[in-house]
Amino acid sequence: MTDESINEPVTRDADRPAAPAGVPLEVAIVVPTYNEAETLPLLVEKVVAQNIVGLGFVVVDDGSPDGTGDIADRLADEFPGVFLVLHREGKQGLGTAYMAGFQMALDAGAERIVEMDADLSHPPEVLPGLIARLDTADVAVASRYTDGGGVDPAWSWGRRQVSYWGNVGIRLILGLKVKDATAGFKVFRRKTLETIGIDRLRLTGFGFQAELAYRCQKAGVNVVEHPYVFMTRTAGKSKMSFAIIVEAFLQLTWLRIRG
Ligand SMILES: Nc1nc2c(ncn2[C@@H]2O[C@H](COP(=O)(O)OP(=O)(O)O)[C@@H](O)[C@H]2O)c(=O)[nH]1
Ligand SMILES: [Mg+2]
Repeated sequence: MTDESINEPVTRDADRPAAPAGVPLEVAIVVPTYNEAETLPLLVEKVVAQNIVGLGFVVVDDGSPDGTGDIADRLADEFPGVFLVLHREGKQGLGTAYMAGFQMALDAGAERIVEMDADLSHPPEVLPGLIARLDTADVAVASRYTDGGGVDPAWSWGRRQVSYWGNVGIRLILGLKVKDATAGFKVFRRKTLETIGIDRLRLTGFGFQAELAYRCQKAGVNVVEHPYVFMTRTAGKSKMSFAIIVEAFLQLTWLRIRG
């Protein structure tokens, strides 16, 4: 498989409605945002530069006090194809933002739905190769822990250990085969999301990514991992905290017990 394969049109069902702008939407980039005024325009610019055929965006903003929602609206006005913005009132968590964004992407007719953070931790240059992996898979996970993957070389030894062992712990709790269980950079076939059932997902915070991995494994869909190097954000602030991590571990343990 080559990166060029992404430039080939992807077949679509003849009866599916065209995307609102009349451009057939194939690849929807779903981006949750909370205070990403600096990073969102850069992300959109870099993603557009990848020349992905049938590209569109779905931004889910939770009333960011820094005005990210207005910036998203302006980007939507400038973008020639499908650029949807969902404005929600107040911070409601990453998980519910993705659930709402996935549904909008499906409703707009997208065939390949990408999860991506706004902060450029997920390098847009990886997108063409990652999306092309769906030619032979149901889910492609951009992975730090597969051959060729990694984390920012600037990370200290201690930070690498926390991240690595946190991932190992979550894999053990859920019995996951996927090596990067907390990955937030993935692409799904629309059929995969329909099979899993977006409204069945329960975890609304950091545990959401692992729950998605768990649901994919339980549904028996074909998951592949594609290497990338996770980069530290250079602007804005992370919303991650120790409390969020502890909450996720407790919720995931409960998820495994309940099934
Ligand atoms: N809409 C929405 N986006 C969120 C929320 N929490 C985090 N995000 C976004 O989710 C992405 C990942 O969050 P980030 O703080 O970078 O987490 P980290 O990469 O784990 O440090 C970023 O694009 C955030 O702006 C939330 O409650 N609502
Ligand atoms: Mg981040």
